[in-house]
Amino acid sequence: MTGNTPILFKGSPGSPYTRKMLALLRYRQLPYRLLIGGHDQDFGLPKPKVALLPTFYLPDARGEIEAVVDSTPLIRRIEQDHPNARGALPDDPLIAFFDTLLEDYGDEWLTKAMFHYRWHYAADIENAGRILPRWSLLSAPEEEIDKRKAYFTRRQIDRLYVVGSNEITTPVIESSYRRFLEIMDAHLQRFPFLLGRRPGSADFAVYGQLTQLALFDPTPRALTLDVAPRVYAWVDVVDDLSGLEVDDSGWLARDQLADALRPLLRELGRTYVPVMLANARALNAGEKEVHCEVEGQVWQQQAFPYQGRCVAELRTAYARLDEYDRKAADAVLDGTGCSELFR
Ligand SMILES: N[C@@H](CCC(=O)N[C@@H](CS)C(=O)NCC(=O)O)C(=O)O
Repeated sequence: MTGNTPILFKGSPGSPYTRKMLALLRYRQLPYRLLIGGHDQDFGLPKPKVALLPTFYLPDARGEIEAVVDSTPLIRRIEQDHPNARGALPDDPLIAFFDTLLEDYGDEWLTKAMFHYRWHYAADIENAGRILPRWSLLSAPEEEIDKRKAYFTRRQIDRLYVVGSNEITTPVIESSYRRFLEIMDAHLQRFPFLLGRRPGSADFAVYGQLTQLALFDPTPRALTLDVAPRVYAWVDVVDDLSGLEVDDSGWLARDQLADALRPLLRELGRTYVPVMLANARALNAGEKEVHCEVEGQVWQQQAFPYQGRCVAELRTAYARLDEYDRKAADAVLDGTGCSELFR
């Protein structure tokens, strides 16, 4: 899609990936139309192969509207379709590599904290159950809302296992969210965005999960306000960056990468990396369960094919770097625990 035709998509305020894309489109100053709705509202539009929010409705090669999901490739597709609007992907392949890695951490690891906190504690379950159905059914009678609340709450609690949230993994997920907050707070004292003075796709990924963790679900919201008020404020700001002035000098310089990103990369190396690798190994071995150790504690979850593909994509991104950039990436990753992903 080019020109001024608004980009059409369906999503919900409680879906982190919807918020990721909404903030990205606002920052890129691209016209859009957001349909607020869930899986049972198709607005007469085509259905995607996998029902996920957000769903985008974009013209295919023949100009027919197709339903497309998955925010990470969608960001790349929209970037290609709209090369003239300011982008969220760094031109320098080395900086772009770190943007991709941190985007995956936001999408695939922070989402565990998001889903865990929402459906683990009574106060969060009650809050989500009361509000989530109302977004797409604003004027529905209370009895209808109550039915939806009961159905949706049961369904989501039953799916906690998908992200690996259970009694065994609770301390790992919660301590990693707290450390993330401390690291992000310290980072924001130096730079307004993960990769410097302009936002990349990684910022939108992290922001998407934080719209829920920091602003909506009472338990992680209280923690965020207590540990990292700066992160709380950041989420409100990233919501609409349409007025931010940016230029090419906004990205971190290559020689700033190690100093700026190592604290966060070390956190990835403690949690996200071992879990992503154990998941990939389980899938390769045809095993249904993932077992590994994270921070000296047991991690146990069902193998997740999508996250196996994420590891493959990251390895492709690493392999695409030329030799010089790969050495530069290795030097930044060295000692953080992230190098294991690319061996
Ligand atoms: N990798 C996808 C993930 C999208 C996703 O998991 N969306 C959630 C809502 S935030 C969803 O639709 N889950 C299935 C469901 O609710 O039935 C992306 O980046 O867009």
